[in-house]
Amino acid sequence: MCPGSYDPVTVGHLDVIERAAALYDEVVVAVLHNPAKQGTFTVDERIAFIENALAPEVRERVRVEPFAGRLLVDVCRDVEADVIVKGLRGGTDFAYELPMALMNRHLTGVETVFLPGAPEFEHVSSSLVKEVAKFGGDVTGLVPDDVLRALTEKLAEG
Ligand code: COD
Repeated sequence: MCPGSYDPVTVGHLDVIERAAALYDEVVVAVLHNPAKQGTFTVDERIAFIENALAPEVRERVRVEPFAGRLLVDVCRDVEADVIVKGLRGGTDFAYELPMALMNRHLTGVETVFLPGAPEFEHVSSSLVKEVAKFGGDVTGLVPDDVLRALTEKLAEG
């Protein structure tokens, strides 16, 4: 299970999903819709961006699904996922992720496996990509090409 907001997916996310697919036979990418937060992209758009970005040999073992208003552990139970895989960019991610990992294990026993983020993507997050793009910075190479185009269109709309 690779959960996240993916608003939008970045090369950092894709690296973690591809590495999870190299470790496990089947990967579920769960895309969180947070009704309290106005996302930049709809959940359907985010799912399509992820599906389009995966190489065919990875794609055939990865399911991308929405989830909302539920605990991640319940989604894991439904799809029979034994392991949650998270990427770590550094100490700040670890401080945020550790309590969630412990809580999830407390709730159902599901384990979390942390993969060290690739150093070349350490600075890449959905929020920073959006901020840089908003003020005219070049985020080429940090997101898939269709995300880049969609970001430019969204920003043109205001
Ligand atoms: N390199 C490596 N990893 C990265 C990078 C990068 N450049 N960028 C992002 N990641 C990793 C993040 O560390 C994270 O593990 C994952 O990718 C997803 O990131 P985001 O930002 O898209 O998603 P988040 O952090 O907003 O997602 C949070 C969850 C949806 C996982 C969390 O809120 C959740 O589980 N919610 C469900 C409700 C629930 O069960 N709550 C109780 C939890 S104890």
